[in-house]
Amino acid sequence: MKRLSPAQNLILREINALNERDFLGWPFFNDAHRQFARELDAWLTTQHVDHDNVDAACRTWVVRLGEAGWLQAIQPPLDLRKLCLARETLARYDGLADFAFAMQGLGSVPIALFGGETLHRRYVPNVASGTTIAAFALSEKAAGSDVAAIRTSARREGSRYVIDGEKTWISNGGIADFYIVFARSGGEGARGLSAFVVDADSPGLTIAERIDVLAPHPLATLRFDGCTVSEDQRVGREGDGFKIAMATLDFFRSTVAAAALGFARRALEETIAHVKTRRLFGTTLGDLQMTQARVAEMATDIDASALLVYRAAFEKDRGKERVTSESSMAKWFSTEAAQRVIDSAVQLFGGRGVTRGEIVERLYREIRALRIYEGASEIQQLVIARQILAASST
Ligand code: COS
Repeated sequence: MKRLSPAQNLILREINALNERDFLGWPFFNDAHRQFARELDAWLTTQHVDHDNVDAACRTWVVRLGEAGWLQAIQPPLDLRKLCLARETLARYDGLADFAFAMQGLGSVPIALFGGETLHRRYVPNVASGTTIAAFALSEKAAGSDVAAIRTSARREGSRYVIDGEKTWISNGGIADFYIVFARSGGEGARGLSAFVVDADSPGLTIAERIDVLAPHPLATLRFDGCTVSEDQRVGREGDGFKIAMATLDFFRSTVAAAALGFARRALEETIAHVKTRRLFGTTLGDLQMTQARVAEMATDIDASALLVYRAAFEKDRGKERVTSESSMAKWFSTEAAQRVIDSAVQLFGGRGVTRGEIVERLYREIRALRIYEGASEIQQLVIARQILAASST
């Protein structure tokens, strides 16, 4: 057989990639990314986890993702494109698989990025192997969007801190082995916050209530009542808590956008299969121009989201220190776009679309929280505008 030139090989590889999942052919990715996405996709076709008991389902996903090596992606050196591809791919299959993956990252990356060697060794490898479950405890009832208003306190007593207060809407609350807790160790405002790793079995830490939500996943309110941690459990320096929280969110917001993209892709795939086979008025639903307009909107929303997600991840991976506006743009646009895409899917499925057990019905419930958590859409708009206005010299 005639050997192909390197250029022909490249073209062939690109064509294969385009045939498989066309966006993988985009220049944002290298071969390792493409291989990672394809292998994860293939692995997921062999997995199924029942959602009857969400705590058990999440634990199962953490163990399986850990044992199969997928959680290694949350260990440094971090590759944001890989994390986004992971979340996009997982969300296409199962929202809880994505949730389990995301929370292992959100609850350990602050340690990996800002904690010292000892904290890192104590926590991160176990999270990456799926043997411990991590969580990120930032929000309070009156301080979710306004992080600088956090009231939970961390009072210094010698070489220890005593934590008092409440955190709520904490994902993995109730099943986590440890929490990254943001608390006020100094004065008012953003500069008074510090971050701590608090083990779930620490005396003084209790689960005040479990919270049941639209798309069930482990969620709880935590109460800290004289909960004592040693100073070596502090992540970064005293007073760095706000910046650690912001930098972590800058990093993870692109991945939330990627998960929304995964949900939206699944909705479009389900819709295409449905409109090509559903017959009415002597033809198929897909032959009607009104349907075609919907499909065009859905596909364009998806591509625009993907471009924003992987632009943000690409910029981060090539060394840009802050991708605050890029990740906020990706998060805002992709979550809102996915909501539109999934709503169109439900509409095109008609009665089936709102029937429990249908995939688009599940997606409709799953997408909603993504427009709120890790910064509501309105907060993303605020962050983007601030960055744009601050960068302008006039
Ligand atoms: N990365 C690093 N540093 C950052 C930063 C970022 N993304 N954003 C702000 N900072 C720094 C600022 O530079 C400033 O530093 P100096 O004090 O040295 O000047 C400091 O942090 C305070 O910043 P700012 O004045 O912008 O703070 P605000 O209280 O005005 O912040 C927003 C407001 C909306 C940006 C912030 O509260 C936020 O992101 N809220 C949403 C949080 C969220 O996602 N909640 C959901 C719950 S988590 S699941």
